[in-house]
Amino acid sequence: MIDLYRPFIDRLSNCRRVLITTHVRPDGDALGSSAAMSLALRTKKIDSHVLLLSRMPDKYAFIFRDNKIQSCNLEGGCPEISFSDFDLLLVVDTGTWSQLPGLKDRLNGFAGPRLVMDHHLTQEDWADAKLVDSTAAAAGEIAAELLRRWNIPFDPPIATALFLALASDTGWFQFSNTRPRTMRLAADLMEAGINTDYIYRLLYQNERIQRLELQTRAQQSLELLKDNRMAVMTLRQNDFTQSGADMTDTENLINIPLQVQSVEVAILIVEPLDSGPIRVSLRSKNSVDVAKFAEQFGGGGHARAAGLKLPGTVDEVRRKLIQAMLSSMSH
Ligand SMILES: [Mn+2]
Repeated sequence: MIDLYRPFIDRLSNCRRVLITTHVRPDGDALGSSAAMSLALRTKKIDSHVLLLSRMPDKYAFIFRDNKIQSCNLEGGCPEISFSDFDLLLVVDTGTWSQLPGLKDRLNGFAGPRLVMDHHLTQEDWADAKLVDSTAAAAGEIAAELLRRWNIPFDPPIATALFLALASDTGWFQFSNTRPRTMRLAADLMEAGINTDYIYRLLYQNERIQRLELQTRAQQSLELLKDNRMAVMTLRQNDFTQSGADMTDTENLINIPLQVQSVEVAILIVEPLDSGPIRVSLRSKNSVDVAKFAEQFGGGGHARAAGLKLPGTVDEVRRKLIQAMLSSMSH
């Protein structure tokens, strides 16, 4: 088998300053993996800066703050960074342009190598080197393997960042992507001296009241179709303005309808406050491959968790998706 890790390590070893970035609306895996890579590079005396494409949810901010990891948000323009100051670009937790809005021109004009470390099925071929393992539960699992092969020990800060990545993408080790390797890695990270109780509180007992208000509204919008096998929730602009919630508060709402026994597929339709395209999240228990479903609309992801964006009104998008999903579920 080809060793994908070695060329990655070789390229990173030759750098002095790395720009790390990840998908828009970063989740715990995106941020934990970015932080872990930044800390790992630090142990090799390699500088790094994390470029975020949108605001990070407050509950994840500790991982950057506690470790003094430098980051900026492209929505704020990032005046403090210049791409030419970096000799390598590392993209974690995505390999597609649609997840990197505003970066395509800058990435294509970037002089140094562009590396992708990802676990999503949906990929595009623009990177100079790729480390993609779609069997990994999280990008953090791939980062952990890279660190092992680069002989970088799991100190508590690195282990905390990797654990955050794993715990987030597996729903605290509950989702079907959790595999024996994930649990063994989690055990290794615990042995490195992390405080899992602290991480649990930050992830699951750390919401703003506005988030609960938005959750109530999402649940009130729930429709069950196709003999209660398909669940659709819809959040409109007024749900955000009236609750005071923002886009970061939609994270994980998509999993709520899966609590219902009969539900096989869940769709969350979100009308963003910026009047951009409608954002859609998809989850499946087993019968439908939602990555394939999303790809017909230009989206992508994993077989059981995917997303897409569509222009039009909420109601148009809703009708179109329900129709398409009904035909996906009929065979
Ligand atoms: Mn991920």
